[in-house]
Amino acid sequence: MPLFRSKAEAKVREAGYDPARLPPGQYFTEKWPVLHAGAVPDVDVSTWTLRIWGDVENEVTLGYDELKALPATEVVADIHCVTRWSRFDAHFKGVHWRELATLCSPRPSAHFVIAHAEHGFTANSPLAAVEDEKALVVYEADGEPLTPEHGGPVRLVVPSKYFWKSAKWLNGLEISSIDKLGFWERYGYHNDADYWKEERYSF
Ligand SMILES: Nc1nc2c(c(=O)[nH]1)N[C@H]1C(S)=C(S)[C@@H](COP(=O)(O)O)O[C@H]1N2
Ligand SMILES: [Mo]
Repeated sequence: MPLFRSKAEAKVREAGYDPARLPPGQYFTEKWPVLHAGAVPDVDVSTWTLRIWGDVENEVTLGYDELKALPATEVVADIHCVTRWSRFDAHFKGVHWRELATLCSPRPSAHFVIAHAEHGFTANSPLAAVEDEKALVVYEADGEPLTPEHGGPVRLVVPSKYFWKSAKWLNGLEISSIDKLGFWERYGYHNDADYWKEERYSF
C-alpha cells in the first residue's frame, strides 16, 4: 500500500472510524475547512428566496420561513473535497428534494438539477443525485444555523459527489431535461464527480 494511503488510513483508525470510508487519494480531517471561489456574500434571510423553475409544472419561490416550515430531514453524511480533505459524520438539517418535488412537480423529462447561487455560481447534478436519501437543501449544520462561510443561510448538500457540487449561498434550483456544466465543471472538474472512482478532473 502506498505510504500516503497507509498514513491516511492510520489517522482514520485513530479517530475511531473505519478506513474503508476514506475514498482513494483523500485524507481525513476532523476540522471543517472553508473552500470557495470569491468572497463570502452577505445574504439577508428576510429577503432571501429559493426559486425552482425549468422543467416543472409549477414554478415555485420560497422564502426562508417557508422553506423552514416544510417537513425537515436530518442526515449524517461524509463529505469529500476534490482538494483531498474528507470529513466524516457531518450533521445536516434541511429539506429533502421530495418535499420540493411535491410543490413544483418535475416533468418526466427532468433529469438534471442546476443549483444557482450568489455571484452567478452554478453547480450541476443529475436529478438522481439530488433525490438521494442524503441530499438536502440545508439550513443547519452540526446543530447550528448554517454560517455564512459554509454557505448560509441555505446551501445544497449532495454527499454522493465531491463537495464542489454542494452549492453554497443557494438561491435557485433549475430543473432541466439537458445537462449544463456548472462553475467548477467548466473550469475542468469532472462532470460526474464520483469520489470512489476519483473523478476529479475532466482532463
Ligand atoms: N457558491 C459556491 N458554492 C460552492 C463553492 C463555490 O466556490 N461557490 N465551492 C465548492 C467547493 S469546491 C467545496 S469543497 C465546498 C466547500 O464547502 P465548505 O466551505 O462548507 O467546506 O463548497 C462548494 N460550494
Ligand atoms: Mo472543493
